[in-house]
Amino acid sequence: MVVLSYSSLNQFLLPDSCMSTNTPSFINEIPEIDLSDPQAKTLIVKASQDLGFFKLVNHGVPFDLISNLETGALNFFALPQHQKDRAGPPDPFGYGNKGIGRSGDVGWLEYLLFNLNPEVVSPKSLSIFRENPETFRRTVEEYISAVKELSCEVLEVMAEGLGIEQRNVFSKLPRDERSDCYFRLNYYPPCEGVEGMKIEEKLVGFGEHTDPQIISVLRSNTSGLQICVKDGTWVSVPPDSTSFFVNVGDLLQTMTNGRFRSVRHRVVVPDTSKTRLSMIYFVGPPLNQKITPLPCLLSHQEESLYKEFTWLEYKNSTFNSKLSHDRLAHFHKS
Ligand code: GA4
Repeated sequence: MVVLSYSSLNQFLLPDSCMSTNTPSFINEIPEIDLSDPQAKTLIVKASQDLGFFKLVNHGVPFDLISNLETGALNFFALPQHQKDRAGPPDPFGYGNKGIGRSGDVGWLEYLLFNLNPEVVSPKSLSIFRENPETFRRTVEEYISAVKELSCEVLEVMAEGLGIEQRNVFSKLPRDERSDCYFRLNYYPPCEGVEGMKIEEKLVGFGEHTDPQIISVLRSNTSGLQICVKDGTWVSVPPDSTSFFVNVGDLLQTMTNGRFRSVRHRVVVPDTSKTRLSMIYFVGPPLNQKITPLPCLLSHQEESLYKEFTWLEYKNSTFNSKLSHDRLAHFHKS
């Protein structure tokens, strides 16, 4: 358990402006999608438009694999600090402790961030495995390949649901051998027993943001995730450690010309003694991929809402921005 003085925790508290939405209620209507259900394509499209978020059940990823990864990750985060530090800093990838990105954001978490792009992956990104048994590396690789398959299936069902003839219009992007995907293990240590901390105050684990990629596929072991719904209210997502959650990201919002919603989300630290661990696969295209609304989705005389950009351009502007920044705004046609 981590016990800190109230003053050193200040920087992690949810800002005052969020106070009214500090204790959101659990949302009851997170759509649950079973990909084998004939209704899946319709439900996915509706959820991506309404919330930019849904839950995948009966996903076929073996629970043993998920649980082995969880154990391996928890073993890593339990290592002595100096050993974990050897796998850092996280820029561009590796072990991170509280600092997020390059613009001074902080969160109450530790993490491992992997860039999976074979063109940019350096031995550095795999340095964590020096501190770990070979089995952890194999588990990470096996998990990533299972979740990648699942993501491609989701993207194909989405394309079908949108009435696009070319079923692989989205899935061919992560399937490209130069695709630029990310994987992240986030560990949120419990924080209790802080003197002076008011009951309604919450620590920010990972501040509000949208994911820049196409979709993100998340699994976590406990509560803490919140999403921002259309009217601006924050709602807590009821935890489900056996399912995956899918977020629509900025690139998919662009490719659907705003039909799908890149969902703002954040993590608050569960105020129990429970540790939160999440594993997220970020589905990205190759760096030189041009991102623009799909012509087949534009109805008669509908204009693109966005200027054309490549993923590399978008990524550069994203990685140099603050976490909460509205990054797509910069690419909106005025
Ligand atoms: C959010 C989604 C992914 O975790 C991530 C994050 C990235 C990072 O941790 O370096 C960013 C963040 C994420 C968006 C804005 C920038 C970049 C931190 C940050 C402040 C790996 C990603 O692709 O974008």
